[in-house]
Amino acid sequence: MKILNSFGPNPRMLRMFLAEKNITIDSVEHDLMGAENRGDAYVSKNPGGQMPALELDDGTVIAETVVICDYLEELNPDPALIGSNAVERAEARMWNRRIEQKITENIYNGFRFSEGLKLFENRMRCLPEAASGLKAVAQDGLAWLDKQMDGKTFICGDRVTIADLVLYCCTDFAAGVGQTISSDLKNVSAWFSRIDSRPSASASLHPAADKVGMKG
Ligand SMILES: N[C@@H](CCC(=O)N[C@@H](CS)C(=O)NCC(=O)O)C(=O)O
Repeated sequence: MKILNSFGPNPRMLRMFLAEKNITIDSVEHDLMGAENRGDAYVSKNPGGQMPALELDDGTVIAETVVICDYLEELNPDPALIGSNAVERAEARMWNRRIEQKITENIYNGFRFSEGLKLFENRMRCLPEAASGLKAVAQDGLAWLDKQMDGKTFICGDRVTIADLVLYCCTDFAAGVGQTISSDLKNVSAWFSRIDSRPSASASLHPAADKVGMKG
């Protein structure tokens, strides 16, 4: 199998997941900034046109970052980053869904429709008029999460899960494009520092991140 890889916070989340699990999988680089992921060759494999994807040896292509993680966790259960029983898996997926819906999707679209507009306007329908509202919705989501994090080390309590990796890769990227975590959010800020200090955080940054000038 091989990872269809590129710069970007979602591909980084997959790289971080692999680093946490200590798994190495061959990868093929794609030029996200040059929109290679929107070209026919990639879209014929992943009609979603976004990075990353996982191509199996029989040609099956699995896309959607957390679905790739689901698949890889089935093959490599330890350490569990989703869960080692049905309740743990449900808990991680529940928190991850909340985080994607309340926070990360809004951060990403807020960026695409403003600072990222030049990069995205020919890739998808962009709604510049919605950008500031989406950013505010994301901040509301972070403030909500701050309350939920009271007394917790990680989003699912004392274990690191996909929910932490999804939120970390997004908020680390977001901080570099003007969407910072407010210092008033003490629990989320402390959680960010905890994840940021894990070896997988630095190991997962793409070599092109410096050149691109964004964390991904
Ligand atoms: N729903 C997808 C979203 C992936 C995504 O947004 N990928 C970004 C990189 S972080 C991308 O491909 N951006 C370039 C583009 O949309 O053309 C997933 O979870 O994997």
